[in-house]
Amino acid sequence: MPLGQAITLYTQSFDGVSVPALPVGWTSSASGSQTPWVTATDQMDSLPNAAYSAASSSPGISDLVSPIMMVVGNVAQLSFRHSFSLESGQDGAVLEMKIGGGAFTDIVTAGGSFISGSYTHSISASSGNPLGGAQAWSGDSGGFVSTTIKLPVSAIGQNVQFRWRCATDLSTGSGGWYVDNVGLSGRACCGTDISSPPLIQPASAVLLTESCSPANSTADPGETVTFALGLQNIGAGNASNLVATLLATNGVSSPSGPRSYGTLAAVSPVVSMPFSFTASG
Ligand SMILES: [Ca+2]
Ligand SMILES: [Ca+2]
Repeated sequence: MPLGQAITLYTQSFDGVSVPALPVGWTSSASGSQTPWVTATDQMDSLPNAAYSAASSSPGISDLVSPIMMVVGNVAQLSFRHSFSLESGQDGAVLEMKIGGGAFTDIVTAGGSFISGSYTHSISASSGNPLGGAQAWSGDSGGFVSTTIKLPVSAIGQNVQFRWRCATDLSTGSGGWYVDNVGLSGRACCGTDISSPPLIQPASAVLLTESCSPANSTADPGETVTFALGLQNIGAGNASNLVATLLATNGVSSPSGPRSYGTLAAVSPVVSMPFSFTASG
């Protein structure tokens, strides 16, 4: 049985940013007494950084949300390295997945299956943990371990996102959860042709010039401004002949014409081009 061609669709080592910033496209939010994810240097799988959520001594959840990724191939899997030190059976960490326009649901509920590094505990439902009753990683991993998950067939050909959630109960904080070296890969069985898609996303907007004096670093109504708009290719395939057009919507009128960004290689640095427009309303 031919296994087919393996293809890397996305990787993230968290090493290209200055702590505590998250990489472009990654976001975090927290509720209750938990604090958002950061990058940190005190534990990591690859130098210098890993993503990190602390574990508070009061109830809360901290979420780390990946960029949108497209799943191609006949079989796809997500892998990551992680190190957790969480109050055993009381505080817990889970992975969720969003497929297409659906809601985030636990990776197992979504149809994924653990190839290695599965959940370790049931979280107590009686100590205030918002994920009480769920299967989760908890206790002490003893350093970095690998988790690999076969993604559900329903994810194939879809845009997906992943969410790492670190949830705490009403007592006893601990070391928290470190996540590093996230990888999404696909495999085409039996000669199916797959291609690696680029994935372009906006990365930055820097105000270059303003027509109204004195400059106030803001696009005021009626003012003509020039922004450097940065794009980044976070996909696994190169984007060539990339042309971006600023649309006359959302407060933009009389935009300058299309700009060529040329070729953005896979997992490229940010490339910026200037666009001018008049701010309306
Ligand atoms: Ca790293
Ligand atoms: Ca606790």
